[in-house]
Amino acid sequence: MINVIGLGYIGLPTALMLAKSGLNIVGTDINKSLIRSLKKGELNFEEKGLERLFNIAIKNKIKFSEEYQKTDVYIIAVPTPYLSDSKKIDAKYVISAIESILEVCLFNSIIIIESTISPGTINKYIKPKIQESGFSIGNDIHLVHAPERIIPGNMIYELEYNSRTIGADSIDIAEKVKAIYSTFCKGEIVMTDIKSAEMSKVVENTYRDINIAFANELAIICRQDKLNVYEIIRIANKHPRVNILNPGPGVGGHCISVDPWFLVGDYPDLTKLILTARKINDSMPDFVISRIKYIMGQNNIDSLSQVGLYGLTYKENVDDTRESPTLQLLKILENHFSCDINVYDPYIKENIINNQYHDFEKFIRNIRILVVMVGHNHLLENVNLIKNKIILDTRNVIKEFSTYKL
Ligand code: SAJ
Repeated sequence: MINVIGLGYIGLPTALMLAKSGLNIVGTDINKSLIRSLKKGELNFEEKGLERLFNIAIKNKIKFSEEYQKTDVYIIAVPTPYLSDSKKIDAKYVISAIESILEVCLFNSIIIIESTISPGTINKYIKPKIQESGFSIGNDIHLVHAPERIIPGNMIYELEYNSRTIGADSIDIAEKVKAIYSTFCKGEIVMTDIKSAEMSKVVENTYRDINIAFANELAIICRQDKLNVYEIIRIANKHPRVNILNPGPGVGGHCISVDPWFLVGDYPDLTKLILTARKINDSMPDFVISRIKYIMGQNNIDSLSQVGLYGLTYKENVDDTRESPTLQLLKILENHFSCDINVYDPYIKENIINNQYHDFEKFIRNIRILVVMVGHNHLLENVNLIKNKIILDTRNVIKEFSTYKL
């Protein structure tokens, strides 16, 4: 039996995939209400194909429990935030999961950590904890790092087809873990040592952060010189070895905007480029505010109550608001002015901020300037409802009529 610890965006789909493959799976989470809902057959987030997968896993007898299980294979997929001052990883959730596992696990257990961790975390923080508890690593307990690469919005497909990495100290253990993931993963499974697996995961997301920062910096340069950044990127990308990403209102999500900080925290003197990229991406909500103010001035609009932000999630067609550029922007507004700007997102049903609408048409009626923060398909399907508005399209998704851009 495999006990999957942490049933969030990564742990739950992974547990369901393993159960679909016919393995005996118990999913564990400290969140009692989440376990209650899952037992009742209710999912806590939306994702393409997740419900279907959930139903198959239930038929295959997946179980959910608040209790850690007595077994010999664990997969940990709990959050790994960073400490806001030092920017170093805060491994407290992983460590507390390990402590709970040690209370119940069988001799010769494999603990697979899927959560993203900064290079060296297993050696520096996790191995000492295990040894302090009197366990011998490599005999009583085997540690593995198997970071995931799935993208929200296409998780189920990517779980099956992405290639993945397994970092372990021994080939035997790496092979055993490879056999587990091979039950559902059709992509290449690369085996390496633990620290290289930790580093490669953080590097992948940092690569993306830097490339988005480059696109964002280009947008700022082009704005100053009244050039169309999208035209420049389109032309530059015709070069066979150039692939510039899209500028946007900022970088959100729990991965790309977080993982580079682990490197900055651990190598503060060696991460000039990485830190600069982070700062550029974090400055984008401020840049959007400066664009909003400019457009208000141009159109003789003097109150933010006539402005509406479309989109609260960190990217299109997902319901995840973690580190979202819109929330970052609202925080800046709250710190500086009284904030009566309007907000709407079709994916966010509960009230999470002031002046949030749940009726799109009412939202549109009440504003003069619409700021597209997220290019959900919903907006593109309702583009005829916004054609009379003054629009700032920070995602460059509206093609039907002319809009202000970043
Ligand atoms: N963004 C831009 N411009 C772009 C691309 C993205 O501004 O050209 C913004 C998005 O709007 C969003 C943020 O960046 O706010 C991140 O979005 P994303 O779609 O690039 O990535 P995530 O966070 O949804 O998922 C990433 C994925 N990593 C890569 O694409 C390299 C995924 O494969 C990882 O598994 C995931 O992080 C993770 O868990 O680490």
